[in-house]
Amino acid sequence: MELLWLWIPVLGSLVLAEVLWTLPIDQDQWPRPEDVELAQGYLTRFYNLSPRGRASGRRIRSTSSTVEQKIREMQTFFGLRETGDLDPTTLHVMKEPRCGVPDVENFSFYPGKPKWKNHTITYMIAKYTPDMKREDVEQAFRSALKLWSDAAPLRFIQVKHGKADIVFSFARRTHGDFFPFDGPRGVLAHAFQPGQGTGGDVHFDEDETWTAGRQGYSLFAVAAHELGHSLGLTHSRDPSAVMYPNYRYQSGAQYALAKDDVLGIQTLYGKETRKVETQPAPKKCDPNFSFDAAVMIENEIVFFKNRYMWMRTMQTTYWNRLRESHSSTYLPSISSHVDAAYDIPAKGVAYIFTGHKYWVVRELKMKSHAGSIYEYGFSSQVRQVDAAVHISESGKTVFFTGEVYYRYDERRRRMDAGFPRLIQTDWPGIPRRVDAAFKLDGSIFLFSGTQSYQYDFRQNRVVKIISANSWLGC
Ligand code: 0D3
Ligand code: CA
Ligand code: ZN
Ligand code: ZN
Repeated sequence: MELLWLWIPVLGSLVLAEVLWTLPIDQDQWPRPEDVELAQGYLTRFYNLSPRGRASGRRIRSTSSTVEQKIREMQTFFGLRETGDLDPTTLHVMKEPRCGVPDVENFSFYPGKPKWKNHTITYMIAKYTPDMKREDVEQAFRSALKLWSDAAPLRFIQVKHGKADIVFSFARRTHGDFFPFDGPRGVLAHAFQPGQGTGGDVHFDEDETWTAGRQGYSLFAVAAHELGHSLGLTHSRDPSAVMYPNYRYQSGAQYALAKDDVLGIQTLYGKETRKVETQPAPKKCDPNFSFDAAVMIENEIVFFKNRYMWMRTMQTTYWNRLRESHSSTYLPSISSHVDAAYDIPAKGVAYIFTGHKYWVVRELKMKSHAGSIYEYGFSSQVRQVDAAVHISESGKTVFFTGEVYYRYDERRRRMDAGFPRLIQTDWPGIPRRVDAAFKLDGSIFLFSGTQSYQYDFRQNRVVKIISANSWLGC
């Protein structure tokens, strides 16, 4: 201990080149001063080696081991023998022209090129870090996800419960996988390639200081890199790439995917095509017209077909005013057709289903959040819901899917026992399948094909049948 302190002033005066000189290698030939300079520049540029000026006397020993560490990192990356020495082979690689040349593919994939089959990917934050405010953590992840979804046709949806494709968490040391973290510095985080279970998950080393600003490691920058792994990219040799193996974050404003990252992600998922509404409006008065979904939101009945919606406003006792628009105008997060929708007037909330996702909408045109339909307790065989209707009198929501229906208890937040049951058994007068449903006063209006059935749920019978599109004034 004492001895070490005595050495500090002496070591402190050493310059980096001298540290490199003292590395245990054949000292007569290697390295030549110009090679030392080259190596120094190389490690500074590509391996974040701090310039000599920053290494205070007290840290000079660690500077020496840092240089060795950086050489090791570089050797690992290039598949060289990991010696930590500036040996001839290592120097040779350092002298090779490095990328910077466009059109050179530097990105790479996992063996077998695993990727997500569905381009709508869910994520969940399972554990937060105490280093940052929760909303800053969420913002860091949103910004990192946006880098990738801007480059390829990918959409990310945050879910708050249940299962998610990508689960973010913070942990230290041993944390339940085969890759324990290493304390401060060194490894910052890791992520699993796309797949089931832990596939896609991202773990951050809680022993690092995470930040939304300057000090410590930028959660945004590290998340951006890890998400590359979660989406199927491995490390890139391009030093400007986000997928380059080492952290070298400067400032948030200029942090973006490099061309190499974009080429990599587009090789996996294709080019981003900005979805412009090209689909023509459905011919609503066609005799074969049917609905995808229907719901009452506040004082409007909203009907969905393909990517279109019609809103019928109720004023006093008669229906007037019919508005037509693209669903995306009012529901920006919804870009496909709507399968089913229901509202709970007492909560002022509507739930909109598309595929295995649902959205919670608080007023049309307001920010919504999403979840997985399996949170409701549907069997995994259910791929989408055909129709949904909430019966406020009983606090139950009825879901129609295929030839069966489920009954969900909104208060207990679970499916009632004994479901699913056949639609035909319990809904006399209603066809085997239902496309859409909404409730108005004492009736449930059920849509099947071209017909609209007014069903009195107290008497359990159909009281009126009209054509579905007569709701649209046809
Ligand atoms: C890592 O921990 C990567 C994470 C990473 C890499 C580049 C940009 C952001 C996050 C594991 S997948 N790399 C180590 C690292 O950069 C080698 N450590 C900190 C350092 O300053 N060298
Ligand atoms: Ca670490
Ligand atoms: Zn882990
Ligand atoms: Zn990495």
